Amino acid sequence: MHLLHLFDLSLIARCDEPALEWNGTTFTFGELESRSNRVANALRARGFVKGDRLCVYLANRVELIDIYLACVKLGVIFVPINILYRDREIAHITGDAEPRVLIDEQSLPALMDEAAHADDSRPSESLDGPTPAAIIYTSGTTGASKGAVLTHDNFAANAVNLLAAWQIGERDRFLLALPLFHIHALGNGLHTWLISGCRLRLLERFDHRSAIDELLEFQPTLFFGVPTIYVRLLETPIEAARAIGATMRLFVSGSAPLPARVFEQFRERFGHAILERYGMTETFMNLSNPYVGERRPGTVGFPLPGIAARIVDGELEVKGANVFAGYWRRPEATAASFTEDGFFRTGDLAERSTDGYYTLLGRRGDLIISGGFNIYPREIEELLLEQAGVREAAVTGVADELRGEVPIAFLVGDFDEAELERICRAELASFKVPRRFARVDSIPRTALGKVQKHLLPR
Ligand code: MLC
Ligand code: AMP
Repeated sequence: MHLLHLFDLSLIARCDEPALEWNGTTFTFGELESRSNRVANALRARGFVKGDRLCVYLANRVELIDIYLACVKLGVIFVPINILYRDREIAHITGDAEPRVLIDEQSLPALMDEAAHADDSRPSESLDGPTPAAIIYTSGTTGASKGAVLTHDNFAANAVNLLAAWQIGERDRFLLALPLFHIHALGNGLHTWLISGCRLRLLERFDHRSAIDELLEFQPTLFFGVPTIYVRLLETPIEAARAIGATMRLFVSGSAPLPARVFEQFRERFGHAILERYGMTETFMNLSNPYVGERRPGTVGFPLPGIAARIVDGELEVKGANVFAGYWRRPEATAASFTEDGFFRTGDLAERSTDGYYTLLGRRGDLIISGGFNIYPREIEELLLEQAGVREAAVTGVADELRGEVPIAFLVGDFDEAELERICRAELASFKVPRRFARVDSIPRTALGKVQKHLLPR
């Protein structure tokens, strides 16, 4: 399925309808169509051809949507980078993806200037379902960050599934405050909006100080969040929560576990049962609580239509048109992540109730999820081990009320904690900086030398 065929339900068929509110300006679908055509033609003039990669390092903004649509139109592979990443993390991605260009705040104006002078007719390119649309970097269960190659078919299957499962339609008013560099906002948010033709208000980011005013003012019917966002929203004054709840149709949570307590307190305050669903970058959405029927706290519901799920030795495995094509230039890692009969090994441990609800029990690897952002401990450990005086390092996650988990570091050696923190702040995204640098005499290991993180003091 070519994504443009789906997007044309809005870009062409609803061209005069309001599509996007960004920073006080409203754009119609037709305006987004011609803006992205201009960007596509400007990219083509720069020599971009199908299969080239384009990295973006930008916060949410209308130009990011223009660039994504331009890439889709040209068959150029969109590679978004987390805006919180620092040079070391960015260099890993650009070194691996080898983009023709990286668009950041500095290089964006030149591209938009070229686009302003470019033709606004749609460039024609022959694309099909298996054409890659994006590469999104993810830590996966093992090793360094790898690029998940996501095709038109993957994006389309996921979005069409969610439109049906969550009954998203043209009358929705959708408030999106999640970052477009992850599949939560890009795959679920942007695609369901563009296909349904609903009205989107896009925020640069979720800011808990202004979020309540945005919700009251825009009166959305649809909202996607990570658990940290729902914890923040519990502070909403009761009258405001009632008013927001009265116009809302559906609150969705995902990317990290939503504590049952937050689900209950949110229902009391807003009068809504948050719909929790489960996905990952490599697979898009796999499981979801029902739109109609019981949304059971602490669970992630049932397989979405067209998705086969099974539990093998405690690990959840999935198969479906939503599952990715493989890791960019890593055939071995790709082969290792699939079973012989084509199921993807998620690395998530799960159980299924007798009436079919799935509950996630944790991860096979030692991934930490903080505020919905993934942290791979080994990356932090490697940086710490490069520092003078650090002989051993183990990073682990501890529970945190607001962010779910936060990283802490255990270290053996002779070092200055303040200096280590300064280096981590300079080299890593802020959410990866350990909250504590604890000095220990030794790191517990098995006879084979593997670190036993569960034996570390907390
Ligand atoms: C957070 N920060 C951001 C930011 N989000 N900075 C720029 N852009 C963003 N989008 C920074 C802040 O500047 C601050 O940095 C720190 O993070 C904490 O900010 P806060 O104001 O205290 O935010 P908080 O209330 O904690 O909320 C954070 C959050 C953010 C929930 C808004 O964590 C977030 O957007 N998470 C969503 C991640 C996501 O979309 N994941 C999906 C992955 S896909 P400092 O320097 O002051 O500490 C996936 C698959 C699936 O997992 O199933 O969906
Ligand atoms: P990412 O690699 O960023 O795509 O993150 C995917 C991981 O997020 C999954 O493998 C899960 O561990 C986790 N995740 C996503 N949704 C949920 C959820 N509803 N509950 C618990 N964990 C989740």
